[in-house]
Amino acid sequence: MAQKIDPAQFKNLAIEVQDDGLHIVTLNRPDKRNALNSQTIEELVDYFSTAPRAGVRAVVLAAAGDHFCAGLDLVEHHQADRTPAEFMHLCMRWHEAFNKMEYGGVPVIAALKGAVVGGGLELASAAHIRVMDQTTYFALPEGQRGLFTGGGATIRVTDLIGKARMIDMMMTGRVYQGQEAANLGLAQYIVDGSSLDKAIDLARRAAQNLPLTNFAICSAVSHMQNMSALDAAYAESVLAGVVNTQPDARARLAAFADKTAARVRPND
Ligand code: 1HE
Repeated sequence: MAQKIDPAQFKNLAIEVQDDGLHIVTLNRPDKRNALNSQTIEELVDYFSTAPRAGVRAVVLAAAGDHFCAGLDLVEHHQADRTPAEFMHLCMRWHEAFNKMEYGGVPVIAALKGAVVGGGLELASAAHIRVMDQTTYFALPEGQRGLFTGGGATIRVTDLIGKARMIDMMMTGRVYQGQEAANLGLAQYIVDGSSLDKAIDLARRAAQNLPLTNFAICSAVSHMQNMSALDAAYAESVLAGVVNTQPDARARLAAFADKTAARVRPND
């Protein structure tokens, strides 16, 4: 049964639904540099839990204002004076949201700018594609704030840039930006102009794939990384059995066979 996403139900996320199934989901607390308070995390859980069953073909994760996201809402955290158990449970909600993004099967493309720091980098690293512009910079200031990462950086940021660089970022407050950041793998694309325009372009391209194919790409690769090579090869075979025989793929295969489909060529 298809679910519906009602943009009016979200306060801290602005959701623009486009005709082709593309959703632009904008972090919308620019006055607070899109810091992630508990309400925003709940909205991310709601949105990304529903999107796979609501016919969403691709999501662009964007941000209002000059900065993508300043991470954990430090003021809320200070005022709430949480117990260890309370903060543990909060972190589990962050993981719930980010796991739904990474494993949900809907392409998520993050349009980065300005600060992508702390929990903001944890959020960005759960997207399938990151596009950065020339203003974008990455940092993990938790160490300087007397904190530790709690939204998956030890897993996802380490996956992107490796253990040694992740530890350096946390220990020394090192900031990565520009081409160096892209070369390290913090973003797959770096643009001179608008990261949002590029992210929309990529999302439109992804949305042309069959949904079942995107489901496999945007869930299986991550799941298989958690498996032994033997189990991953088994799971890949089973998944390919389902995806590669889907009826909707027949027209695409027929177009290749009758030479009407575009061929793969090098870039101009
Ligand atoms: C915030 C937050 C926040 C801004 N929580 N309110 N994250 C950090 O350590 C990053 C902290 N933020 C910053 O370093 C800077 O704010 C920025 C580089 C992101 C932006 O600088 P700037 O000069 O544009 O803004 P500002 O003047 O510092 O802040 C503007 C407002 O946003 C101000 O609120 P106002 O009511 O006084 O106007 C700030 O308080 C507010 N603001 N960042 C709350 N983070 C699951 S564990 C995850 C662990 C972490 O993520 S640690 C957090 C790391």
